[in-house]
Amino acid sequence: PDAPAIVKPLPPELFAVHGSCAETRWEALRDAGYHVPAERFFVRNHTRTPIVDAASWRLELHGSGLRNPRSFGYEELLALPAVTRDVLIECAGNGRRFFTDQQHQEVTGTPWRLGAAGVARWRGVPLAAVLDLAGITPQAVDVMPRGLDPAYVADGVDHGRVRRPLPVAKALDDVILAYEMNGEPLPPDHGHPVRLVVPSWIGLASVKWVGDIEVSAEPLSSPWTTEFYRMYGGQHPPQGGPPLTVTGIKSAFELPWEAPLAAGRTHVLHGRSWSGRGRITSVEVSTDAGATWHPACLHGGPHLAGAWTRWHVAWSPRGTGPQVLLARAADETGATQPLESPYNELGYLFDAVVRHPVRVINV
Ligand code: MTE
Ligand code: MO
Repeated sequence: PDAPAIVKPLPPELFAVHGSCAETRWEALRDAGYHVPAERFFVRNHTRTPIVDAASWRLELHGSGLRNPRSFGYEELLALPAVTRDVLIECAGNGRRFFTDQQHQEVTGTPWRLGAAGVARWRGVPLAAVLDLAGITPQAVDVMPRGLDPAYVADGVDHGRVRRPLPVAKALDDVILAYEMNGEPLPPDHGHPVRLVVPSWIGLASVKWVGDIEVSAEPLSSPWTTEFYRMYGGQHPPQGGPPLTVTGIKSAFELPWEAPLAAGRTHVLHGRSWSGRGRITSVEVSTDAGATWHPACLHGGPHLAGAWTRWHVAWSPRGTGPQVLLARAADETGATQPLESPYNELGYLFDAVVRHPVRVINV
């Protein structure tokens, strides 16, 4: 219990630490490429990072939805045909702090700003291929991966190991059983030896350190579908909304919070936008509290669904003192970032425009 919950170093210029979790500072992405290096990738741990030995690790597939329950070793998995994909993982609570800071609403949970998101290049085996080898039946409805990290105990209640059913349609669609991150074996904090990568869905679905997968012909549940990761309060039904699936739409500047910017110069402001609903189609920036909006220049292409789009815009600040930068993105479904995010008690899926403070200073 005295061992740190996260194994990798967390230098303060790269991370803000919240208990057993660490959030990437956005300024630490300014000199990163499209992919977030593993050393800078955010960590969201319910308990602590376990050290799992790949050589003795096995992935057990079991349950009433399989004709051929079986297990796979690490080398067996590596021998299967692989896929490589750029996928963003984002915590459902990313941006939670702005419910409080911008909307003056009370929420509980890790007070992330925007640093609980990152894109990496993941390599692994399609979950569909492994389910196929285990003889998934047409009657299968839910696929529940479970982590090897210690059981999650909160307020005296033992919720067991982190696990959450995926509907079979998603499990067979684009989910990866990943063993590489940015061309290297997964680091311990990000799920070594194998984790799920579930594109466009809340980070919780991407179960790390997966040890077994139950495939069931009956619907499955866990505290992560019945209690957590649902919308409570506000406009939501008293028993809570349905279990959360896709993430929302967000934009962030690659700048420190309260960044000092020199007066009398033109600054190129860089940022990234993403949406769980599809490709980013445009990004606009406002430096006058939303009175006028200027299109940002989107970098390269194609703009991938399930990942992020980089952009920049030039700004010549007038005057000195505190100022606020706003960025709002639109995605291919036509959704754009609102000025206010619908309230929910647990602070999930914040999607409103974030007011990013900067200080224009004389140098
Ligand atoms: N898997 C296990 N086994 N245990 C966990 O605590 N946290 C989940 C998910 N997978 C978690 C897990 C949550 S809530 C998120 S947001 C992502 O992992 C974070 O992935 P990362 O730590 O690699 O950034
Ligand atoms: Mo999360």
